[in-house]
Amino acid sequence: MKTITATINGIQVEVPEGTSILDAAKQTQVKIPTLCHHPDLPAWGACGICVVKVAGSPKMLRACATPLEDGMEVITHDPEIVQVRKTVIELILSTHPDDCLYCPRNQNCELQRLAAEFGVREQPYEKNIVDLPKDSSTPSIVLDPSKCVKCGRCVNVCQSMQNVWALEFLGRGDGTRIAPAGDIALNDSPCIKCGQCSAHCPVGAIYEKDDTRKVWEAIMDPEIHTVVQIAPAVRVAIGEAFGYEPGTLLTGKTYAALRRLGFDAIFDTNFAADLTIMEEASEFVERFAHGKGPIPLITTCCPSWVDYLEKYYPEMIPHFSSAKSPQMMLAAMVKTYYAQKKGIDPSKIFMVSVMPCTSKKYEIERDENMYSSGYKDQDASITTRELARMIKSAGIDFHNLPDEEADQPLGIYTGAGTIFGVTGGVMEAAVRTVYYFITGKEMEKVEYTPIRGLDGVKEATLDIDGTQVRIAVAHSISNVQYVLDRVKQALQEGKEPPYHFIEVMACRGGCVGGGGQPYGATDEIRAKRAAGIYTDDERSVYRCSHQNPAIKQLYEEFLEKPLSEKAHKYLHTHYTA
Ligand code: HC1
Ligand code: SF4
Repeated sequence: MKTITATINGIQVEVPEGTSILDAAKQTQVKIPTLCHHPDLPAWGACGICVVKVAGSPKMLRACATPLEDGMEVITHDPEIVQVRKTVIELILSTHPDDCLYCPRNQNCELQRLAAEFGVREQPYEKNIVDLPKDSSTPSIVLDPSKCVKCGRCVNVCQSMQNVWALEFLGRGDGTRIAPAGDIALNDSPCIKCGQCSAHCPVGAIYEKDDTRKVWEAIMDPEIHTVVQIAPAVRVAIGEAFGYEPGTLLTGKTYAALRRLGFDAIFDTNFAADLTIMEEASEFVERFAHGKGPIPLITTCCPSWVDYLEKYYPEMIPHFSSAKSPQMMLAAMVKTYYAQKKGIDPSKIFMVSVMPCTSKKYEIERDENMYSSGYKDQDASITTRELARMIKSAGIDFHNLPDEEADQPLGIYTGAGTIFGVTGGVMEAAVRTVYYFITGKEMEKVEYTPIRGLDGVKEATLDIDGTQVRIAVAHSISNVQYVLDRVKQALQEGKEPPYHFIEVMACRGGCVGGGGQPYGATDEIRAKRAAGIYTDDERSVYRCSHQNPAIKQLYEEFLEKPLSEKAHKYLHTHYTA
């Protein structure tokens, strides 16, 4: 590739052809401010904050959307540029409410940060706030259009990363606003509740529905036994809310924080991920080796993905694994097995999950067998962001917490359980156990690397004693279509399907990049979080779900064996077109 040589503020830079001025400037340790731009998304120069000049020209260029050219002499800041940027910020603020103290993004807002950095002290323009109603129709996210700065990130994410098209621009000129397509309630739109719009919104215009009050009320009620579970991807991201490097593995401190918040029992979703693998791997072997059910089998632990397939590919529902997600399996086991073991009335248990995901709030409200214990299996689901707020508001000194253990028996997990949190991880965990179920032998090397990493679609063929299992892994809904269309075409033509087993996660990077994680995720941060997860796997005593002693005990004492009648009653679900 051709290399461009130019200067930025007099400092020479060399970058590949096509690099934007914005990215090239990073080589000189100068940050050009942005608002509409996000590294996940194509540049489209909407806000005008990133303006720069080229020597000899009075024209201002948008650094995000202008490629660096050979010999260019770029100036990223002079008094005129700084004044233009400040004016843009003041104009945005003239249409933005000033209720920062009450905003969910207070102290975590990109507009607030820019206003502070540019020393905005007064409003020279007439305030013109359009008071639009909030949309709280989904169980997962809230839209507050009054706070919208029309940066377009949410529309871009929803349409190009997620291929959902639930959000769009309505109106023209000053009257432009972002709304669900067709101006209907978000819950009536094709929205899959992934929360990626909230994770990419720079201000408080889209945010997770706050369920912390319900959780506090349960904790404070002496009659209620509160149980909490934490998802795989939470432990490598929660630290970001407390100043740790992304990817720092903080499982023990998170358990300790939950104990200090007042939960009566602390369990781990990773345990239930092992349980999901026992059921899903058994289901795969039944279908693949014994012909009992359609192939390919498709994973279903991501509720946004389930919602998407139900809406857009209902004819593929028979290919879905009926195994519930780990979140729902753990909840069902807490209100049955654990309640019986401890002699606790399940109606007095309040079950909370901490998830990297806004869609898990929707999953717990689904009708399809989510009351399998006879009660609502999972009472509340909060995101990593909400847990971080609870810890801060309780005054817990997260940095100085000791590393504590989870409670038993639903807190023991293997490396296979923890890698659920990254794209490819559910499949890798399944592969480890499928291999064992089919051959009776352990894999010599459990790391199955062809399906690791951030490529949108990963394909691999696993050799099981001479039998070839064809695998596909996709993340971000925009990458799913390629995989599903190949399957559909083969099935329509009566041909052998291109894959036997498919994993899909709605969010880029898998759950480490979930819509409920601390703000600011980029591929660099997703990769660091994934590395933290793989470290957790490497350090685990057991690496395969079928080796988990607490899982063996659960089957012996309660569930009998995978796919038993009891397992079906509590651990499996169905889907509705
Ligand atoms: Fe996930 Fe899952 S991996 S869906 O991404 O199968 O949310 O972390 O908890 O349930 O285990 C999310 C993560 C999570 C479930 C598991
Ligand atoms: Fe689109 Fe996901 Fe936001 Fe729904 S939650 S509007 S699908 S980005």
